[in-house]
Amino acid sequence: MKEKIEKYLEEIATFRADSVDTLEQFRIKFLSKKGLIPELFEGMKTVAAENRKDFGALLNEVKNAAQNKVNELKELIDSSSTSQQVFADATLPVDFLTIGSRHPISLVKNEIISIFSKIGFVVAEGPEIEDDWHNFSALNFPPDHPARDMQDTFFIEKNPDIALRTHTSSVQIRVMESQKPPIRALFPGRVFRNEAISARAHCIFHQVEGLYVDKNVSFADLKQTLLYFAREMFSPETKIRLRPSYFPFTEPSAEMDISCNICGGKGCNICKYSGWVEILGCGMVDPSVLKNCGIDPEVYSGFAFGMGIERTTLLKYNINDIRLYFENDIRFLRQFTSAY
Ligand code: 2U9
Repeated sequence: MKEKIEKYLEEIATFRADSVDTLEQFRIKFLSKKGLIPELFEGMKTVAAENRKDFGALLNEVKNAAQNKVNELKELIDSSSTSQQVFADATLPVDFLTIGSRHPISLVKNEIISIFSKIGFVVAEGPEIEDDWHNFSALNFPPDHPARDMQDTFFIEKNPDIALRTHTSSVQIRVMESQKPPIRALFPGRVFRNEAISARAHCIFHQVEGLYVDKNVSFADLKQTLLYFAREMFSPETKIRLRPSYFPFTEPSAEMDISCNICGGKGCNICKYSGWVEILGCGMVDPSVLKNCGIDPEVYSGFAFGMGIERTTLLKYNINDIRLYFENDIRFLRQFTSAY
């Protein structure tokens, strides 16, 4: 019994606690009702009468040692807690909260919006589930256009009139139907296409489209607006070039390339050693599209453009696989913290 008490005394003397929890475990172990010290007092009954006095003194010693240890450590923990320290000295450094970072798609979307808002464009949003008129017919898509095929578009089951929008052009139609020119708007949003997922394509992606309708809007206005955008988005040295193209909703139509932002035009695998990369499509709004929305093409003209945000982000940050945007791997997302 004496040896046991000496062992306890040794354990109590050397005990250290760095948290309230470990201290509480210590208190329970020695001092709680079913703890080791009350158990020793219980054992007093079996001690011979002549030894009781000495034994009692030893028990009191171990009990006081344990109680003093608890009091002493409690005081120490309380006095060194962060809140106490802060109250004592407000200049002490505090623990910083780890905050998240914006997703690169949001960063680039916000940057595009900020660049165009400086020249008077406002943001408009609309539904992701659309009817045939807003997604296809009003935009001059012929009835047999491949985009209208189940292979390319997600239709709502049993209703060929309703589909997930394949572009934010549907929102442009809604804005032109409900507002009179001048219209100067940007249309960011999620779009859906029935495509196999690969490093270069995804069935969900993000677009920003733009529209400017007014009297006397010309192709020169389009070109200068897009040059301004390319220089703000990439660098003041960026060059642009326009190649003729075709879209059902614009006439004439073009695709715009920028001088490769990755290699500075010297040639790399992003620009396939041509020095140029495609960034967006654009054109003058087809007069019949204006008419479909109740805008007189004899009085008004307009330009429009559209770009994929995943692609623009790829060109800005040199990201080689579109799937990275959707996996939410913290090692990828963390790299954009400073780009907040
Ligand atoms: C209306 C009139 C004109 C929007 C345009 C493009 C060209 C274009 C693509 C870029 C990459 C889609 O994300 S992408 O695959 N877009 O090339 N978009 S002109 O023109 C419009 C839109 C609405 C009423």
